[in-house]
Amino acid sequence: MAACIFCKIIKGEIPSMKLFESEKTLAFLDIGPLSYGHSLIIPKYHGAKLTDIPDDQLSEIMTVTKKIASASGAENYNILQNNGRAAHQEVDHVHFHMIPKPNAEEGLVIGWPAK
Ligand code: DGP
Repeated sequence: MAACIFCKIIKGEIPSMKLFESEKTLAFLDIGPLSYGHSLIIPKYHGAKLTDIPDDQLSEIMTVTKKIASASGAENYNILQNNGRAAHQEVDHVHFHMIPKPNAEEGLVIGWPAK
């Protein structure tokens, strides 16, 4: 979709810090991270909500999300996916957040890039 920010990132028209790319999926760092390593994992297929995306376009999303969580080195993290304004969705292209959480002992997020 022409006006979609994430479609522009997919096409390389807007710069991003890419972490993973395949035919169907892209992962990159969030521009306004809630914690060090906050990443977004998106299907390249454009759709605003999870229910707009065909199953085959989502088939590797969780596998890639798992890879990104692992590679971040974070022991604690949240996976989050917002649908609709009332659910705090700002960008209308489906995306999964991978948000590392501070280490309980150290009070700091450890781990990007992965050691
Ligand atoms: P959500 O509220 O779930 O729609 O989250 C949208 C996220 O997208 C938010 O954490 C900030 C991020 N974001 C918005 N615009 C850009 C951008 O141009 N580049 C990158 N890397 N992230 C963006």
